[in-house]
Amino acid sequence: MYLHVLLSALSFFAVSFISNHNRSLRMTDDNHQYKLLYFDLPGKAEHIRYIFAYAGVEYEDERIQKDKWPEIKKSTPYGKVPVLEIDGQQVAQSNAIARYLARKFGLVGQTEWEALQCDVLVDTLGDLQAAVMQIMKEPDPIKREEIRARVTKEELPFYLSKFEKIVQENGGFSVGSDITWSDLVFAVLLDQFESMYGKTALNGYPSLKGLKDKVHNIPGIKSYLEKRPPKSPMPRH
Ligand SMILES: N[C@@H](CCC(=O)N[C@@H](CS)C(=O)NCC(=O)O)C(=O)O
Repeated sequence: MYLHVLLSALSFFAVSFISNHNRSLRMTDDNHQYKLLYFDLPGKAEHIRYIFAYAGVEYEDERIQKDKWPEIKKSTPYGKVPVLEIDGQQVAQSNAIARYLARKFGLVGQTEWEALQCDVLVDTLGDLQAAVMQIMKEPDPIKREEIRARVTKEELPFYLSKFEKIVQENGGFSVGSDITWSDLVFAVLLDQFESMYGKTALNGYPSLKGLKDKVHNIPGIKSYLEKRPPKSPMPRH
C-alpha cells in the first residue's frame, strides 16, 4: 500500500517535471527568423506582439507607413495585414498566426479542452471587438452616438459580466489555472476599452482588471509596453 502511494507520488512529480521542462524548452528553443508586417497600430496585430514579448522571442516588428502600403499590399498573400514571415515565408490571418505561435510557445493550455476554451474566448472577444468597432467606423456623429449608447448599455455589460465570472471562477485566468494566449488577447482588448472609455471602464469587473494588470506585469510584456511607440493606443472619439 505504502509502496503504491510512493510510486504514484513519484510518477506525479516525474510527469510534472517533464511537462514543466518541455514548457520551458518550448519557450526558448526557437531559431526561426520572424518578421511581422502591420500598421503602426495595435489593431489586429497587438496580441501577436504580446505573444512574442511573453515568449522573449526576437522578431522584426515592421510598422508599415501609409504611403508604403499600396506597394506592400501587392506582395501579401491576400492583400491584408497582419502577415508573419517565418524564415521568409509569408502567412496571413491574425488569429491563425497567433494560435500557431501560442502553440509553439506553450500558451494553449494544458489539454485539448483548454486549447478549445482559448479559441472560444478569443473568437467571442472578436465578436465584442466587432461591436465596439462599429462606433469607430460610423462617420455620422449622431448615428455614432446612438451606436455608442447601444454598445455601452447592451453588448459591453453582456460580454464583460460573463468574462468576469469565468476569470473569477478560474482564480484569475481566462482558461485553466495558468497563462494562455487568451489572457494576452484579453489584456490587449481590455486596454483598448480603457483607452476608449476611460480608466474607470473596468471598475465593475475586478477580475478582468486584475487579469489585465497581471499580463501587463509579465516581464517581457512590461518591457515591450515601455518601448511601444506612443501612437499605439486606440484613438478616442
Ligand atoms: N481576417 C484578417 C483581416 C485582416 C484585415 O482586415 N486587415 C486590415 C487591417 S486591420 C487591412 O489589411 N487593411 C488594409 C487593406 O485592406 O488594404 C485577419 O484577422 O488577419
